Amino acid sequence: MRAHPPLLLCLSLIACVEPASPAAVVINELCADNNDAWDAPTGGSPDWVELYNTTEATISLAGWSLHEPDDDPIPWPDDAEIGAGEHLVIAAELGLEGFAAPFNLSTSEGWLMLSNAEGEPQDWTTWEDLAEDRAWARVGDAGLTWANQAPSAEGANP
Ligand SMILES: [Ca+2]
Ligand SMILES: [Ca+2]
Repeated sequence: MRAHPPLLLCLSLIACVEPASPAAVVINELCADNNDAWDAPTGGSPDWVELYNTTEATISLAGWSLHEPDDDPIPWPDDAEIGAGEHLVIAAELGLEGFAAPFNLSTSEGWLMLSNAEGEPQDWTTWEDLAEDRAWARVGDAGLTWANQAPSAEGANP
């Protein structure tokens, strides 16, 4: 039997890892080396993750978390929420507390997971080789395809 070319093997693995359809709240975009791609309300330019609410209702994110698969989730506070159709940007930086991701995102390779209050994974993505001010993003909001593209923090994905 003919061996599969490496590219096809890779594509089939990606198809297995990525969720088949978007959840109510998805990881929409992330930036692992932020300089000019987003200004944090609290100042500075931390790494960031954009969540997108695909529904027409506000969703409570109390007890949800962004985490790396091997790390224990640190639940978000009771007042954490995302509005209907909102593009919500979460700061990612080691030492942050509250409604944030308390770790730095790696540009060389990463694996990020969004879990709900029951600890059930709602969405996840993996990436590698991201340059400064580039985004790993779904093509179109909640799109099933991901691409290394220009960032659109707090706005619709191109
Ligand atoms: Ca980083
Ligand atoms: Ca966006």
